[in-house]
Parts: sequence; C-alpha cells; structure tokens
Amino acid sequence: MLVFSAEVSRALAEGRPVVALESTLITHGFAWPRNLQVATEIEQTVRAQGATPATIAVLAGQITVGLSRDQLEYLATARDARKCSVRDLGIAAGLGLDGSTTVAATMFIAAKAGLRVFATGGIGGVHRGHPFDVSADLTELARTPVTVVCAGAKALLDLPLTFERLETLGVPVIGYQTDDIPAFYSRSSGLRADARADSPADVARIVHARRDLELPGGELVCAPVPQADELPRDAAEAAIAEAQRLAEAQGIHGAAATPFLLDQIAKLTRGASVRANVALLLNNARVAAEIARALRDAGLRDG
Ligand code: PSU
Ligand code: MN
Repeated sequence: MLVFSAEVSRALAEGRPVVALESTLITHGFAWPRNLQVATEIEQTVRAQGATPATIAVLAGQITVGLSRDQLEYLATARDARKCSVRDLGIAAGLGLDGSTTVAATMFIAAKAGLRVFATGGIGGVHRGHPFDVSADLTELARTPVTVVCAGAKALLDLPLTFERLETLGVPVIGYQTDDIPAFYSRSSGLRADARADSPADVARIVHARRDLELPGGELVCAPVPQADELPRDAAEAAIAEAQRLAEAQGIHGAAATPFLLDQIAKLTRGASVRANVALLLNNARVAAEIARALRDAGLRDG
C-alpha cells in the first residue's frame, strides 16, 4: 500500500530518527522553481541534524514515503497535482492520480508508516468569516498520534477560533522556547500556549507521557519564526486583510483561496512574507529533527 524510498526504509529498519514532511507546500505553497529549492533545503536541514527526511506524496496513485530528487522535481512541476487531504487519499490512490498531501493526510500516512514526528509551516484551521470552514488538519490532530512541528496556524485563519477548537479536540499546544502561540509570519499571536518546552527533551517527555496514557491524537509544537525574518504583526495583519478583501471582491474561495491569498500577501509585503515562510519552514525542520532524535534516545533508554 505504501511505497518507501530506500533511504527511509533503511533509516526505519535501523531505528534512526525520521522526520515526515508534507508536499502541499510544493504544489500549492510556492511557485516553481522556488518550490523545489525550498523542499530541497528543508530535506537538507533535516539531514544536517542527523535525521532522515521523508517527504510524503501520491505519485500516479502510489502513496510514497520519501521522494527522490526526480520525484520531487516531478511534483514541483506537475500542473494537475491534487491537493489531498484525508478525504482525497482514497480518490487519488484509487484513480491513479498525482497529489500532494496536506497536514492531515501527511499525519495519517506518517502514522501508518511508523513515523512519529512531522514538520510543516502552518496548520489549517478555522477560516476568518467562515467558521464552518474548518480544516481536516484539526480532526486528524485529534485522532492520530504524530507530533507536528509548525509556526502556528496559517496566518489567514481565525487564530482564536482555531485554538479553541484544538482545546475542544484535546490537542495540546506546546510553545517551543516561547510562552505564546506564534502567528506564522510573526512570533506571537497574543494567545498563550498550553505549555512551554525549552528543549527537545521537554517535548519528548510530554509525548511519552501522552503515549503511556494512550491518549488519542497528536501534539502541536509551535516554534516561532526566527527573529531576523519575522514580519511585524501589524504589517502582516494589514497585508492579510487587504489580500482577503481582494479575494472577496474576485469571488475566490475554497481550495483556491490559500494560493491566491499567499500570492497577494507576497506582493503586498514585497516578498517579505515569502522570506519569513522559508525561514520558519527551515527552523521547523531543524526543531523536528531534534525532537525525532530526542524521542529515539528516550526510546533507547526505555528499551
Ligand atoms: N500553510 C500555508 N500554506 C498552505 C498550507 C499550510 O502557509 O498551503 C496547507 C497545508 O498543507 C495545510 C493545508 O494542511 O494548507 C490546509 O488546507 P485546508 O484548509 O484546505 O484543509
Ligand atoms: Mn480550509
């Protein structure tokens, strides 16, 4: 059912730390050729921290864990790759389609593949002005035991409602070296995280306690964008509001909304949003690799 790259199979067989990576940022988050460059840099960052990257995607219906350079490039240039959330996985696999995986779909596959840590940019959540449009990322976090490292939820979302929903779903939100939940482009949303973890070992302790209790679902580890690349909160909010106004005016919604909005925000901030996005992705990849190592080390001590 799942196809593993040789590199990922070997790492799993040898009990080495592996970090799952999503692929929607390749097909819908960045434009060619930036998308391939960013995906490659994320993988290199994971490797530099002594872990193995496992980018997950659907290639001609095959759910693939760990992509080769050629496969990454294929996906980065594919014109009709479907953005697959959980509901789409069976459709893409059954009909032999190409697809990228969202946070929800990547978590589902990661858990099936035996991967415990996953790095992304921002999770989906509750949309501003459309509180019934709720990403399946939230329900997957509630049921699948994978630790997701992000910079908060996508800045375009309603952050207070998104984190209220996560509370209802029993998903702990851990600030990584911060007391606050980050706001993607900016270091703080003004919302408090449920706990602060200052080291990968702190995160590993929380994850182990949760697995011991057999609590369902995963953990959200939120690492703020590095200071040097942060967009000030006011500037980010102004660009988001203006982009949202343009989307409403042009009647753009649904799956097309995020790519449109990200593009507008990039124009309005003259590329600063893209720089912040890349910086936070690389930072999350590094933190996820460190957590994967800490979980492996703790596992070795237990066993
Ligand atoms: N964050 C971004 N851009 C994105 C996404 C997140 O800055 O494109 C993707 C992630 O893959 C996330 C998905 O899982 O959007 C959520 O989409 P939806 O709201 O359709 O569930
Ligand atoms: Mn959505």
